Amino acid sequence: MDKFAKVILVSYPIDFTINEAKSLVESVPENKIVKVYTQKYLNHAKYGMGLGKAEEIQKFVKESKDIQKIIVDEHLSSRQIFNLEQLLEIQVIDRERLILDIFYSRATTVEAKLQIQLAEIRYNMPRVRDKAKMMSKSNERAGKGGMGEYIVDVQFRDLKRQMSFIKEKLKDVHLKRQVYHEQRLKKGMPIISLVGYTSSGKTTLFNLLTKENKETSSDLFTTLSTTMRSLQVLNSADAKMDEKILIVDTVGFISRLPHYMIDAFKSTLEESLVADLILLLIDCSENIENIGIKYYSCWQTLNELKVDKSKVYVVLSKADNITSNEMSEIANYLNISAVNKIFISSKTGYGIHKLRNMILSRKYMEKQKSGSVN
Ligand SMILES: Nc1nc2c(ncn2[C@@H]2O[C@H](COP(=O)(O)OP(=O)(O)O)[C@@H](O)[C@H]2O)c(=O)[nH]1
Ligand SMILES: [Mg+2]
Repeated sequence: MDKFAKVILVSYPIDFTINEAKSLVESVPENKIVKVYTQKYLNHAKYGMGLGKAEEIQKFVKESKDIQKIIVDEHLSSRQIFNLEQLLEIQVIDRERLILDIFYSRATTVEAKLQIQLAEIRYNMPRVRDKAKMMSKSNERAGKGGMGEYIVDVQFRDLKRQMSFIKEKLKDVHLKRQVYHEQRLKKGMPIISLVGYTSSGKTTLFNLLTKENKETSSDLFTTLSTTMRSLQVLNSADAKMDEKILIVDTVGFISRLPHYMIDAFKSTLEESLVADLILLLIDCSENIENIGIKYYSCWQTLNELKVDKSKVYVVLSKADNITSNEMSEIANYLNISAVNKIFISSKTGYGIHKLRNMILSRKYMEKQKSGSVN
């Protein structure tokens, strides 16, 4: 019945890291964080977190009764997950599992789903070894050449077989992809996608831009996912009913993304890049070096995915956190021309009107007005 999952988050005691972890957890729409714990180190052998913290959480879980899972913002071994699950009696999810879940929730193309399955296998591989070690420890006689090792061999071979099977399928899908993209574009409705790092403010802006338009009875919109909605076109008196823009809240760029997940990330993102307009969100309340690093890393990926630069518009978000001097400093540092960027705040509404007007003044709107949709 309840469509929300109450979760506990364990992260590091650094504001920036906590905020990022929270946004990451909430990228899976049904997750609701009820409590955040922090630990300076998450590499203790038994539970990842220290024993004291684990027991504190155990007490909280017992008292609240309806907590469904705990998410730890770090890589955990099978053993650590197993130990924590034994102690807390709820599901334990580590950072990599969470990222895979986010990818699954955003992936729409066959290719993206296959890439995620591939990443999932890579996620499982070291854990198969872990499990075997746990088995041989629990059965001393197993030792070398024992049952544990035999099972590892079998499971490894199985994972490898699955891997080559998926790789074969991927070759096939790659060829068909172009056709799919073209079909998508023929729907004719302008599409805007929001891209940017986790915690850059994508979902907040998405909700702000679409809030008046949630209740729409058209079949298309009721079947849309929580990450795709129509944008209200209420700019002028002549706005017609059929003037709709689709807006997509895409999978976010993720810092500390494990290498083996890069392909899964790219193909999950890729489909949303066929949009007519890409709003690249950059959180300008971070320090300027980080802003620079993230800005260039986003561009690098967009270039690798062969995105047409003229479709990208830079949205510097959370401007309520900085002064106007800092705004010019950032704009200079990133060397973006005035026509291709805007400072906004979803919190105060600063720049939102201008952003809306920019969206409505784009060429794709003309195409729609002239009725060339078919
Ligand atoms: N101060 C401020 N905070 C914001 C603004 N927009 C979003 N946030 C906060 O930034 C955090 C991450 O936002 P979210 O929309 O979840 O980011 P996403 O991961 O890119 O979807 C949340 O705590 C938001 O409340 C803004 O304009 N100003
Ligand atoms: Mg989000």
